[in-house]
Amino acid sequence: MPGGVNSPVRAFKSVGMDPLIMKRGSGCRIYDEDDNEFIDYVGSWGPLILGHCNPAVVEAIAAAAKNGSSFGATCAREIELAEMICEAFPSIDKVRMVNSGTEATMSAIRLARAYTGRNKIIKFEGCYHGHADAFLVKAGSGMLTTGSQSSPGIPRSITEHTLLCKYNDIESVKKAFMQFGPDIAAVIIEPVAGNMGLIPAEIEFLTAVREITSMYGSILIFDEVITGFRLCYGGVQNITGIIPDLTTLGKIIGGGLPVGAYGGRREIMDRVAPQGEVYQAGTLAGNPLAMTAGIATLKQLKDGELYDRLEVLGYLLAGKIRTLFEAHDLYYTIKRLGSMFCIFFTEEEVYDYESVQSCNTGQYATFYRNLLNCGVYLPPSQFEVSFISSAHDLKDIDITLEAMGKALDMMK
Ligand code: KE4
Repeated sequence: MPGGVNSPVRAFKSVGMDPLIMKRGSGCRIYDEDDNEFIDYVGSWGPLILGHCNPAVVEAIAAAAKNGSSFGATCAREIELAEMICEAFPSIDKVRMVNSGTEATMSAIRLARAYTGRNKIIKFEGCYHGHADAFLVKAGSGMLTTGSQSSPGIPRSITEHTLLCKYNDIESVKKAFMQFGPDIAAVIIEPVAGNMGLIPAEIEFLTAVREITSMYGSILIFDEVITGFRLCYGGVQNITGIIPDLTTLGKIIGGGLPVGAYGGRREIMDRVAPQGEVYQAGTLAGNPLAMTAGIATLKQLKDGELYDRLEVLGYLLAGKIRTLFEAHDLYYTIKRLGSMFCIFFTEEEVYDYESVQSCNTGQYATFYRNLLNCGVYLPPSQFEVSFISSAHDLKDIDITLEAMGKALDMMK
């Protein structure tokens, strides 16, 4: 396999290591093939909000597997999960299930272009929306670890329709609309960016983006693949009240199995085949096992209690990390939102792609390797987000802090 992995960011390139080969997970812990145990803050990059092998999820998948793994026809589980998503997201009248976040965002853009009859899209530097051609322009996530933010193999005729703006900078958006407004089909944004580390969009900025897209009749797409059901039983849109026209989802709604989804207002979604003429399809879309895992996950999140627990754990962990780093004379920027956090190895304020370049990625890599040797597994890149799950508890937080202290001492 190229690089020994099936996804670049797993290659541990930016932390100067060979990729770990994982064998199993249990609760908040993950074990590699040498039976090394780690407290896991990667959580499969977001899906495992309940931790590894959540009993109800495992039981549901096992039972569903006995009825078959795939039908290639609609099954009741697809309808059930679609209804749960529409109920959780007031902005979603209709939803289409796909197999990955990339499929979700790729399809949402196609739909927006068809609905508006326009070609251009706006994305933001440092945001990552999966690996579809149109998005690999100054993208975040794994693209920030490979040293190049754009990929070869993508014709100019595609990327010429992708306009790049600066996150949290409405002037850059206004400039793009001044120049191309009538041809801008969509603006796609992570309302909380999780692919250049954790960078929340400022409310004023998001509000202004909503206003300008409405004014020009462009489709606003919130890419909530990470944030969907992560911060609340819904999305960032439920918290901010800033409502997109389309939303893309993934990760948590599949409970660890392959999944993606896109949805929005009825008059837009009705354009999707076979109801409309915008073609999108998938052999395993709405797969019964993935739907089952997603339903079993969302059912445990719905009463909201786990979000309160995650908020307390996140608050405590981030505060203790800040105190620990300051005790080592490191006044680094630590950002935390609910159960998502990121330690930026910089003392500068970070609010967009450019400012996160001030991070000392070499120092992050040293800290990372030390911490791994002390039994704690953070994302193998400065430009990702760490996730706390409901399987973490206060004891795990203490063990994590002790390990971080040792990792920092080893850097003296
Ligand atoms: P997938 O195609 O990887 O399921 O989803 C793409 C995607 C879309 N939108 C957002 C906001 C995303 O964060 C992602 C994927 N996230 C990365 C990690 N930040 C996945 C990890 C990987 O690429 O291996």
